Amino acid sequence: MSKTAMSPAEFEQALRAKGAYYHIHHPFHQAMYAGQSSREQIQGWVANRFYYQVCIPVKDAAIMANCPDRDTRREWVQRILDHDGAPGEEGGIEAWLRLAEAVGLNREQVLSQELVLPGVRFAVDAYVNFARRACWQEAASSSLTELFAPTIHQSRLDAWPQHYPWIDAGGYDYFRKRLKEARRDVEHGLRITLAHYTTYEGQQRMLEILQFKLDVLWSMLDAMSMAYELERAPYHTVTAERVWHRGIAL
Ligand code: AHQ
Repeated sequence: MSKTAMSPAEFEQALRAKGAYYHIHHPFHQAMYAGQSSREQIQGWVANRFYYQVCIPVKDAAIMANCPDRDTRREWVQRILDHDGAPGEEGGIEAWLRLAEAVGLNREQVLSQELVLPGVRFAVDAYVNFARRACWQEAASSSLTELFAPTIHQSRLDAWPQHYPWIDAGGYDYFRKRLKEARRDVEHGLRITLAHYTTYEGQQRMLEILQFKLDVLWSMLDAMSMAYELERAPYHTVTAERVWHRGIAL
């Protein structure tokens, strides 16, 4: 016996209730907000989140590639431009690199991704690969963790300047930029989601997808906690060096 579908308002409420599991509640973020993060922990977070940021436009292009609907694509394409930069604009990835320099990281080292932890890479790649394989509506709806994103961007703008005066304030442009972009993304993402999931089973599938994306975000911070808080970086029992395969210079 199929259960009755939630009304759009009830469904949206159920989606927003998932905010309880948003990564704003992760201890790594709570320490950051409380001013308890070290320079290395903030640098590690910026260098690792860079991988998430450069994968977002790839994820959004995968959704576009699977989407036959022109009106949806002409709206969704804005997300790629927000990150890669529309002609004549720096874009979010460049703004993130300015954040990296503002926290004292070397731009080339961040671009090299050599600081990206395996656990962060696996979580982000799971998100991109999900978007490649899922139907475009399911992939689009997985971006709805951004329902909760304006709050977290605002919290950084409120807390970091007072707690981390050593960070150049020019680095905060990224968070300001995302405040309005996330709100616009959510408006479009919700429209797609509320129209696509109209049965009880579909709505439960969407809540499962949203939980998957919440897991992606939480797991990234778990990897960073191991490396930058618990002193248990990958292979720490084998070497104090960071381990990645350095191509043997032939
Ligand atoms: O900077 C973020 C960003 O560009 C995006 C794109 C969007 C998506 O398509 O999944 N999600 C997202 C998020 C960004 N920042 C995160 C943060 O905590 O700074 C939040 C994250 C999200 O909630 O998914």
